[in-house]
Amino acid sequence: MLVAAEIEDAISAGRPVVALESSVLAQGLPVPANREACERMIHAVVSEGAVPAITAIVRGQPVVGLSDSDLERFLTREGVSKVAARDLAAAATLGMDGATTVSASLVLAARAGVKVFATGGIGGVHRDAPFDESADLTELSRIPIICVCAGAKAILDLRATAERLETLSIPVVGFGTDWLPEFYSEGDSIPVGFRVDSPEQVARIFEQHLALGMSSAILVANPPPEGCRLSKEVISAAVRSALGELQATGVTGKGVTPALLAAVERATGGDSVTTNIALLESNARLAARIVVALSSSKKKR
Ligand code: PSU
Ligand code: MN
Repeated sequence: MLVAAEIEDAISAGRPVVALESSVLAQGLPVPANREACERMIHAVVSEGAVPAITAIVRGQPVVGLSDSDLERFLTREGVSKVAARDLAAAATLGMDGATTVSASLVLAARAGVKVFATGGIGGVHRDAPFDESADLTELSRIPIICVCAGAKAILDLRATAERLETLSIPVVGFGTDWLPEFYSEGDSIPVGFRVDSPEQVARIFEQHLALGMSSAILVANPPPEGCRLSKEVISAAVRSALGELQATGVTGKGVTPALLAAVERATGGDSVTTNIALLESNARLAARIVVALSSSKKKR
């Protein structure tokens, strides 16, 4: 695994680093929205005083801290495979370019010693048959890291996903909310375990979690920013039409989530992408504030 020098230095000096995934850039968002998302996430992390580290497989090399030139290639989306945790070793051995999902990104980030990770929405339990559950949940259940997200993606069965998070001992804390955010909207029906209102509280909870020997991730559920949220009616109509399209095309496996996100984009006339970019930026900013709080508490001790 290659940890970029800048990231390695920051980690060994105890300076704050935020890991970011790359599948949202190469599969989740269209060109050129993926570039805008990437630039806004990086800027948010840097402006809060942390160092951003994008994870990926670059021509077979697992990387934490994607270089600018490799990032350019990934933003074209061409020839870049979607890599989940179980795909890492094979994608590396076969020399592939792979964009890492949440599950794969957590593996690489944790191995490099990064404590905080940001994404848009995690994967979870899909609606309808055949049964489909994201490996994001599996890796969140066994990698001790803080994962900042806007809940799970709205294309999923959010109640079932919340139940699985409970079963897998993955604590969910609402940031400034009592409800699990629903990705494109703030959420008002599924309660989170706990509400917190500051990055310092998240840092303290994570420290306790580790001190007690827990090995799962902590999910920080951050509602999408006000002003870019979509209405429940718009989302449910868009998701229904996306699920219909999926059935008609017969896409399965890894292709499901990117196909559903693209169909939701069409059904909302692009509004879902605007929301997705805004919440990615907001999650990256919160992740940076949390890791800054975590680093300053370590310095005090
Ligand atoms: N968040 C977004 N857009 C995305 C994703 C997250 O705003 O496209 C990606 C993440 O990489 C996540 C993946 O891990 O979708 C889930 O894919 P699957 O359902 O196949 O596990
Ligand atoms: Mn799946």
